[in-house]
Amino acid sequence: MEEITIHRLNDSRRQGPELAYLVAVEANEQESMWGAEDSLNELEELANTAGATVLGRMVQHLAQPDAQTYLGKGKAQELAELDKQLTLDLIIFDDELSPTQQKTLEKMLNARVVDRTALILDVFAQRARSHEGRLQVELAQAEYLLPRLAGSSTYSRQAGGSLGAGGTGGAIGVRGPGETRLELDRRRIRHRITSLRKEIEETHAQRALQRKQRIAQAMPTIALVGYTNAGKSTLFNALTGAGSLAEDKLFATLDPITRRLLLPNNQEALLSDTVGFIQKLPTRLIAAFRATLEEVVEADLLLEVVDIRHENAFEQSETVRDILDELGASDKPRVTALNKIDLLHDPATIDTSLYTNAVPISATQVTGLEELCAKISSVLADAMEQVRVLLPFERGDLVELFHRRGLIEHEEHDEEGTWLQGRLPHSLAAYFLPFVEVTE
Ligand SMILES: Nc1nc2c(ncn2[C@@H]2O[C@H](COP(=O)(O)OP(=O)(O)OP(=O)(O)O)[C@@H](O)[C@H]2O)c(=O)[nH]1
Ligand SMILES: [Mg+2]
Repeated sequence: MEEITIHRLNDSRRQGPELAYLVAVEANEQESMWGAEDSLNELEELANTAGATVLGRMVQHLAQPDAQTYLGKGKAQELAELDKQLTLDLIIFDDELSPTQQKTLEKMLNARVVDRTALILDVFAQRARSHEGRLQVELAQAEYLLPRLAGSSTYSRQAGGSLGAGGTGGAIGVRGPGETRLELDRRRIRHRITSLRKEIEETHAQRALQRKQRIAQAMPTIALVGYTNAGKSTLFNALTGAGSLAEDKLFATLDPITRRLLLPNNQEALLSDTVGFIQKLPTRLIAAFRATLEEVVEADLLLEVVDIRHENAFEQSETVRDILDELGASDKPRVTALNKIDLLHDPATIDTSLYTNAVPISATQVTGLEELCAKISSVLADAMEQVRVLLPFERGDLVELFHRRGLIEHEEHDEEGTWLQGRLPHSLAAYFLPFVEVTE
């Protein structure tokens, strides 16, 4: 602690990164398999991504977080002392605080009180690029803020716009998407929420249309899913040659992007890169990203990327499974890419049996990708429909479509037309329905 105090400048308007302190309660009865220290490591990464420097952390073991002060009363007092001593800019709590906890803590502390949700929203706000992404983040922020505004010093203190260190558009926790500042007037927030919902609804309708056109093209769709920073975008680029932003940062990708992917047997599919998941992601946030995550919900196959070198790889994958459950997408066909094997001492030691249809790969070294595509192809084939059709000569287009998107097992021509037997993606089956021949 001493050392930290020496490095500190006592001027609260100094330039440079905001100084933060992390706080977690390790609850006895929590369902999650994450430990408090691992969760705090991740919170620290989030804080760094948001531009803060973390000076230290505090963990308390409790049956459950205190309803008023999150920490126990004594420990909260201790935190207040520390806050004075270090003149912190913000204190970040590793759970979502209730409005009551937020207010009580703000009375006790000089530093701004920021919880995990506000921090994630802050990172999202800095990352959102597309129009739709910005709308979704702003809506999630507005809905988060509304019940917390009355009497909150963290939010009302910033309203004048003069405070706040570092970063564009204000301080961590009160920044909107891009250069904007969050609206902090309750009446105006309510209006904004209504108009944001409407605008999102409109963009949503557009996406639904695009998706319909895609179904008309009848390619099987594959969505990348996985924990943030697992390497989804790197793999996306390696597989499609596209330029999706890949960075050693949490939530580098917010906006979905879709490209064509060529599988073995010249079968084509569409691959989408999407937003990463993180533990303790509030349901409200998932709801806000529902439009973006529709790529996931609508996909024929999910390609999960796991950073197998991460010490919490399994916990991260569990978290991904929980969120997919929440989205109603957990029973889709799945292939798991166990990524970053180039960083492992001995890749042969990986226990692939822990994951569904797992293939060890390195997205940066471009190793294992052929095996991965072969696995995708075979899992897709398993999920396809077995059909036998007789296509009349004038439907050469359907013969060609079957060749391109399906898997042909038998082909024959006679005076009636072309007989094709094989497997077709479900999305395509409807086109062939009038020509289906019952197999004896
Ligand atoms: N050593 C190694 N690093 C990798 C590999 N794949 C990805 N990375 C690195 O991991 C970091 C995160 O990669 P991204 O592709 O941005 O991860 P992401 O899953 O898209 O992350 P978000 O979009 O933030 O959710 C980057 O620094 C990549 O260079 C790999 O196979 N080996
Ligand atoms: Mg990404």
